[in-house]
Amino acid sequence: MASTLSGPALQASRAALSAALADQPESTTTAEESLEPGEIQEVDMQAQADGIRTVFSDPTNFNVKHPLFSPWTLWFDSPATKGRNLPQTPVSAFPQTPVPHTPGVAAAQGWMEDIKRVISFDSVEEFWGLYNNIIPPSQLPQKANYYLFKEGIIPAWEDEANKNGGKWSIQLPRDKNRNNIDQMWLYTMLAAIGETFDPSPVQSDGTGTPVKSLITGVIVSTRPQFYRLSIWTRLAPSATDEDGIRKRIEGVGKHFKTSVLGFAEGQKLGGPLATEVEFLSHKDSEKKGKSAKKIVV
Ligand code: MGP
Repeated sequence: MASTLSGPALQASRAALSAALADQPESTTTAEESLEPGEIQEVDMQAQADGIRTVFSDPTNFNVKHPLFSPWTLWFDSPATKGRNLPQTPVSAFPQTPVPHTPGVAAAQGWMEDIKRVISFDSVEEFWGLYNNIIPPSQLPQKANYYLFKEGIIPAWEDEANKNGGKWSIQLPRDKNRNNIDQMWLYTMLAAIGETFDPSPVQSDGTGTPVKSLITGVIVSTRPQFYRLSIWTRLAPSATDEDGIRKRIEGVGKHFKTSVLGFAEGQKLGGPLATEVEFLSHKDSEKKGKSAKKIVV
């Protein structure tokens, strides 16, 4: 199947696929173990291949999916979801599902009231199925948000996974970016599900324990005069940076600015209604910017 993706999207989609394939448990074949030294195992490759239909060989009847590193959940809010029990969702093909009980839900109850859970998915194929059925950000009403978060993490500062973290964000004037925002959001989602922002899960900490990715979720927000893209992280650098987390956080911001959004490193982006790519801890966001320490890449 020919790919219509280009540049970072193709790179991120491939990363999602190769990450998924690398994550497959190794075969525990016992036949091999029972072989005598020097004996060669005969494998019926044809019989094995006959049962496997991937999306590449059979786009409609495939029976093998490519799992992502983590399952993800899409959430949504807009003026139409506020104060309604049965809101209009942007995904008519997917029925509304209830919010699961996760740590932090109770504390964030007021904030989460209007944010509706749309669907969870855990494979590359399901991601594209969802993507092809949802309204793109450029067509959403003003004051709407898509939140794509790892399953089990709610899009709220109060969640255990977010409470010590922060966010990279960029604000882009609506008029100049109406034609770019859908692609920017797609590339941002692909980088998230492909784990290219912080490739720690594919590394280990030297003791064989996988390191948790810093990323908890990504958001696109539509506002009357601008769009905003945000990447939420589990941790934020402390003033003394004794744990060395600042470098990892900066790596996420640089990847977002250059590889995902396509800007040059060092390119100045700020201006009327536009910001640089900047990081703020959630604790500073809660203080509404008072004495906030922003990092800019
Ligand atoms: P926002 O939507 O992140 O900012 O937060 P924006 O887009 O500048 O503002 P908007 O009014 O145009 O939407 C707006 C406000 O929502 C914050 O000042 C908080 O009061 C509240 N809020 C935002 N977040 C992300 C949270 C959260 O995670 N938890 C809680 N309790 N409140 C939040």
